[in-house]
Amino acid sequence: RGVNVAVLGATGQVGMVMRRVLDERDFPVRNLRFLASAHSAGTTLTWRGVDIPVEDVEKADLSGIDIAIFSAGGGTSKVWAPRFAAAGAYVVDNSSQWRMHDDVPLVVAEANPDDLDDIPTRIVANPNCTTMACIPVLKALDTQFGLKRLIVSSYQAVSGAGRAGVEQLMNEAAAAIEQGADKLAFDGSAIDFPEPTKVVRTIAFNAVPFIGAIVDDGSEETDEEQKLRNESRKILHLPNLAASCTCVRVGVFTAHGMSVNAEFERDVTPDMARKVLATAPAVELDDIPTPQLAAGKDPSYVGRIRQDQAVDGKKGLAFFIANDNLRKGAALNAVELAEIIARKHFAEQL
Ligand code: 11C
Repeated sequence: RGVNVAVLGATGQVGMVMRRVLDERDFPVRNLRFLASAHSAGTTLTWRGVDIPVEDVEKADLSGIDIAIFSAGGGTSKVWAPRFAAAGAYVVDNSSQWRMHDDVPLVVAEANPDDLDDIPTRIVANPNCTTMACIPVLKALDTQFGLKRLIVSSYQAVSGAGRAGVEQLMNEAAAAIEQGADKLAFDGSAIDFPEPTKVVRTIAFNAVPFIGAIVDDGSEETDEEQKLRNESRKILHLPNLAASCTCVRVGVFTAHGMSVNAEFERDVTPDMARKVLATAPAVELDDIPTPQLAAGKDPSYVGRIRQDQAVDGKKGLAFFIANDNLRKGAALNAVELAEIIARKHFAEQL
């Protein structure tokens, strides 16, 4: 019994976490297949003690797959999600390709699982990791106090930029340590860093306020900054939510930090918020939530909860969230969506 699952992009960084998450959870897998592009195919990956070949997606027979989880890029998703869907699979896609399509549900497991009742295109989207970090916290607060407005600044880890981001931080940090990193205390050009290869400026011992690409709509925002606004509106069913975001890459390997100022319809104090968040799913309170605390763990850690002094009365809160961008921010939520799809659409097989 169980469902037939395929992972496209199984060999990548998120694919690796996906395999780990699928193993850790009691996911009802009947048969698991791994697929990748031609240049990553041909190897085998071990899962629960069994060697599974990585199939070339171009040559693979797509029939018989119940749920396919994609952790490939947007271009791959654009081509392959409709093909998997046409072959009868539900596709859970982790790229930005389908998120804002009207007929594609964009879902965080704890926030809007009922959006998976009807999946007209058989394609479902997993949000960006910045949105994901915030949603479990925002959903719980919105339900109680009515979310109106968000100001968010992100502190995003290099693994969000893929393995190339991790390698850039590693190489730059090694060069700095070798040359005497403390010279940077007085002179930002004292170290001869290698040319940036992925993040657009040196990321070791630095913060870079540029992620993604500038959107050609006159706003001068990056697409990463727009995702948080657009995706939060769709997931929370708040089409008029006011939201402004500044996305910053920092010299952290994994887990994103998010500084949030949120304004509500109804009065809320930090104590009231803590009470709500103490029992919110996928949320854990912590006095000082850091990316290092969150890396390798599932919850959105939230803390430093204060009354927002820039908002009149008791209608604003300031707080900080840390969440693993590769787990809940990508692989874990995708697997949770697959579990919900299995329960809703393959109940007779479970
Ligand atoms: C980053 N959040 O940290 C991005 C990575 O839309 O799925 C994921 C981009 C996306 O660079």
